[in-house]
Amino acid sequence: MIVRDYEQEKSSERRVDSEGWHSVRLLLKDDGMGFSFHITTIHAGAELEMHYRHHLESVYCIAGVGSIEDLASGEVLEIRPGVVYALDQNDRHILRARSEMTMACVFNPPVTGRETHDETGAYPLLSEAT
Ligand code: 9YT
Repeated sequence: MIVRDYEQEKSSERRVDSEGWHSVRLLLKDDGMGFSFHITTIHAGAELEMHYRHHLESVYCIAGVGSIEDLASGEVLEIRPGVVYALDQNDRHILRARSEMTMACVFNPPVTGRETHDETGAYPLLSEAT
């Protein structure tokens, strides 16, 4: 069994900071679960274009309000606590935070913890690249 505490891990090397967001990767590839699990904070006012070409991601909003735009269809949906979105088609999207947002994120395949977004807003598939 694996037990980790966000309060402890938020100041460990599991925390990753980037432009407009930071994230605590509570479960990673080497935990052997087949997915990774992150608590991600989107900073108020952030506008993040992302395209995870190699990963499926689902995101549950715990706190804060914003919107997600599906760049294929142009559809914009409200994100608020209790809403989950799943990028089941590796959907290219823009997440806009009107306030600070706290999100629980699951990635399949799991990220290793070393990924940063590339110029297309994707993570490389490090398990294949290395
Ligand atoms: C909300 C969202 O897209 N989160 C992505 C995960 C986060 N950027 C991370 O842990 O890399």
